[in-house]
Amino acid sequence: MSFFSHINHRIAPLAGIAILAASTLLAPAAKAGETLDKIKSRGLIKVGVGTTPGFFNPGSDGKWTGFFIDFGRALSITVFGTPDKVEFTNSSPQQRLPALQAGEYDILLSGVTQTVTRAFKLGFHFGPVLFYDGQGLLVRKDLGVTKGVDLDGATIGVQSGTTGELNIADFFRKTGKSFTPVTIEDTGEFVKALDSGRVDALTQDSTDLAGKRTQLKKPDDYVLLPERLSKEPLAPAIRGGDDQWLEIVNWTVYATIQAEELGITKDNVDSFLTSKDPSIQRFLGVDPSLGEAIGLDPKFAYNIIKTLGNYGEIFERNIGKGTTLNLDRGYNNLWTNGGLLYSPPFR
Ligand SMILES: N[C@@H](CCC(=O)N[C@@H](CS)C(=O)NCC(=O)O)C(=O)O
Repeated sequence: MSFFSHINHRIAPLAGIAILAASTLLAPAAKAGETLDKIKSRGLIKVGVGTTPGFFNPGSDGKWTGFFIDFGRALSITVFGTPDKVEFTNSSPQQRLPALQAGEYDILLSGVTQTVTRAFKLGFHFGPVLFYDGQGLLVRKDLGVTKGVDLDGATIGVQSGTTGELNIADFFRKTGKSFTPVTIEDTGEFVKALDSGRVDALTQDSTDLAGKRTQLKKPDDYVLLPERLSKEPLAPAIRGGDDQWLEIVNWTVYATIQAEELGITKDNVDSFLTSKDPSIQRFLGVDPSLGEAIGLDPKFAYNIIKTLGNYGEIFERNIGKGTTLNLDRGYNNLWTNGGLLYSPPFR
C-alpha cells in the first residue's frame, strides 16, 4: 500500500472519450490554395493558441505577445507584409484540433505535438517544430517526490485531448506502477486541481507546467521534476491537403532559423542588404528572383527579421533567460550549437 492510497477515486473517464471524439473527425482534406484564398478574402489569419505565460500573453490591451504568438505575426508578415493581420483565440486543448478541422482556425500555434496519429488518422499536417518539449510532472514539494515512479498510487491531473493522457498511462504501465488520472478539460480547473489538493501532481508539456506553476497560489510549494516522460515536438498544425499553405508556414519558420544561422538580427539586418553574398541577397530579397519564383513577397524574410528578429531573438525575448520562464535554449538551439534547429537552404 503506498503513501498515496488516501486518494479520492473521483476518476474522470480515461482518455477514451477524447480519443473517440478526435478519431471521428477525419473530414475531407483541404484543397491546395484554399486556406490562403480564405485568409486573403477575410484579410486575417485565424490562429488557435493556448494560455501558457511566455508562450501566449493576452496583454492588457488585448494585444497578444509571446513565443508562439510571434510566429503567428511572422505568418501575417509573409502573407500581408504586416504583423497585425492575425487573430489569436484560445480554446481548450480538446476543442482545438476539431475546430481546426472544421475551418474555425487556419492554423494552431498552441503547442500541438506532432504525432503519427494526428498526421495519418486525423489528417493534419505539421510545419517545422517550433519548440522541442517533453512531458513533465509538477508535484507538491511536501510529497518529497524526486522521480515519476515515486508517484506510485498518486492522483494525477491531466488535460483532456492532449498527448499527456496516453503518455502518463504508458508511463505507469511501463513502470508497473499505478496512478489515478483526473482528466480535466478546462485549463483554469486544471491548475486549480493542484492548488486545492484535488490532485497530487499535474502532468503536461514541461514548459506549460513551468508557466502554470507561476499561476499557482504558492508557486514555491511545488516543483517541476527534471524527468521527461515523452518527446513533445511542438509544431504548427494545419488541415491536411493544402500544400501551398503548408509551404508558407514552413518557409516562414525557416526564415527565422536561417536568419539566426547567418547571424542576421533585427538590429543588423539592414547592414546585410549590401552583402555581396548571392545567397544573402536572395534570402533578403535584394535579388527578387527567389520570391518571384515561389510566389511570395521577395522581402518576406527581411520583413520578418526587421519586425520580429531571428528565432533566437524571438526565443530570448519571450521565454529565454531573464524572462518569467527563464528557459535555456537546450534542444531549441541551432544545430551548430548542439541543438536541433536547421533550416533547409533558401535557394
Ligand atoms: N502538446 C500536447 C499538449 C498541448 C497543450 O495542452 N498545450 C498547452 C500549451 S503549450 C496548452 O494549451 N495548455 C492549456 C492552455 O494553455 O490553455 C498536445 O499536443 O496534446
